[in-house]
Amino acid sequence: MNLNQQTIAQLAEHLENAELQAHEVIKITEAHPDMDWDDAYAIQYEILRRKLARGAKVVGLKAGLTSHGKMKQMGVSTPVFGWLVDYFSVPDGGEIKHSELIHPKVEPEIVFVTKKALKGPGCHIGGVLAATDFVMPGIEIIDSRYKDFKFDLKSVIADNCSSTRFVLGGQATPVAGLDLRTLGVVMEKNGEPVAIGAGAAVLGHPAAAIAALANHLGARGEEIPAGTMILSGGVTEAIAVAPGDHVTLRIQSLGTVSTRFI
Ligand code: OOG
Ligand code: MG
Repeated sequence: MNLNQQTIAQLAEHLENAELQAHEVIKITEAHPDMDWDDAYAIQYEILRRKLARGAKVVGLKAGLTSHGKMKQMGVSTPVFGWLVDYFSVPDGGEIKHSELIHPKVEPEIVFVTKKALKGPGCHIGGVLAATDFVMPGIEIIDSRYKDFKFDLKSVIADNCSSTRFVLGGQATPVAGLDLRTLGVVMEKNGEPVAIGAGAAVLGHPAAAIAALANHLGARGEEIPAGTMILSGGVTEAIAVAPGDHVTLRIQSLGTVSTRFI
């Protein structure tokens, strides 16, 4: 770690205020070029600590930058991990106030819910599939707090990987008999398909994103508890949305989930 505790606390407050007040900030590595990976996750965890102290609850975890489409769009090559809290959750078909966000984008995601704990190192897709209760479709809404949605990996990790809202729906489906790699994914905006892909876009197999998360947490001495909801990462590049836009995600065998921006 290169940053002291006071700087970590300051940067966490700065980024969380940008989220809560919906304004952009300059990416934090500009002022702190010596920041390392541990510093970045320490800032992310300090933002979570602030939220928990105010009564928020963790309701899920996420992997991000796990598909080629996302890595190319953002100019990076390593997955990142973050957490999801209660007020991020939007009911299927529900409305999202665009004015509460900065420059939101939507992502089509395959969502896992575990029935057994997963602990790295050494976690692999076999272990993930054995520990999965069911999968379902989810729309993730991301909203980087950084100017023009431009960042480097350390800045985006500190910003809890741009997390802001998510919508779960469709059919909770057990993985036995499903080939998650070949599941077709179609996301529509206002009735037009705007993002099309298949599960294999996520690290070759979406369960690999969950294994990567378990291995990341394992290195910190933590695990993915049983009963955890996890977003495995955008299958395609993220799509910008405006007030009035209606977004529907259809995933083969898993059903449909939708939301509307007002
Ligand atoms: C970082 C978050 C990426 C995903 O699914 O790839 C993410 C970003 O692109 O702003 O959630
Ligand atoms: Mg995502």
